[in-house]
Amino acid sequence: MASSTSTSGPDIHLYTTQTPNGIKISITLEELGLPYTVHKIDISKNTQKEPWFLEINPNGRIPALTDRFTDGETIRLFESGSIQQYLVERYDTEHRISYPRGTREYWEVNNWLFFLNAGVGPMQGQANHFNRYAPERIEYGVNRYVNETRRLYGVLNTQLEKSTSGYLVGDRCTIADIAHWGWVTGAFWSGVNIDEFPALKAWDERMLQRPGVEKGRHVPDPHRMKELSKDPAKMKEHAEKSRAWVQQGMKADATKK
Ligand SMILES: N[C@@H](CCC(=O)N[C@@H](CS)C(=O)NCC(=O)O)C(=O)O
Repeated sequence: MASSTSTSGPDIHLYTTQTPNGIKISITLEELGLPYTVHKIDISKNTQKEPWFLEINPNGRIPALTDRFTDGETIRLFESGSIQQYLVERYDTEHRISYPRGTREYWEVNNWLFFLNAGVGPMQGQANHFNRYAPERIEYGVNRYVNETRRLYGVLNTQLEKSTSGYLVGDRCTIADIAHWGWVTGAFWSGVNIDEFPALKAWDERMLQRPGVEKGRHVPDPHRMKELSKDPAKMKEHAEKSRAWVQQGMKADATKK
């Protein structure tokens, strides 16, 4: 994971933490075999809101990435979908996890990438919030977001049932599969039972067999979702810790202009 020391070519820096959105990027980088330097951002201490970080991502969220652009200057990227598209457009010249621009499969990957970034991610994120981080249990909120996540999982399951390769689009694993994986593998955390979706469950396990997924999921810290799902005491502890900083962050955001 060491970055290049030359003055031309890539110089990728990933600003991240151990979350579904963060590991999309480390998995993408590992699948492409690209060298990169990891900067761990402690979101529980609001490092993502510090002025230097806002210069990279004005939205104050991880993941963010910088690289040496083709003009030799630094390019700053944020929004996980945008970062994934940048990485494959610039570096996946052999189309290992993407398709050539303009092909039918290219656009189909785009469909699923937007489906994740505008659907599964936000809905499941809110399911996590109401299920794990809210100070009180509000059944309406829990049901609204868990049911919507379940509905989206049903759409994914149907797509995978039809797939002959076992991946969302065409004959290979793409950035669309990678974008979904961190979320789907944490279904239990959001209150969704993955056993209801056999094709999606098989895909989750298939993805986990990929060396790039195995390596990238542990960036910047070990990925413990599978272990967590089997240990109710650890789940409680993890929820309590996260609840504290989520609530603190919300208060700070509410008073900011
Ligand atoms: N749409 C954004 C979502 C990014 C996001 O919500 N990141 C979370 C971690 S998964 C974060 O940085 N949270 C810190 C905060 O809320 O201040 C993306 O896809 O990159």
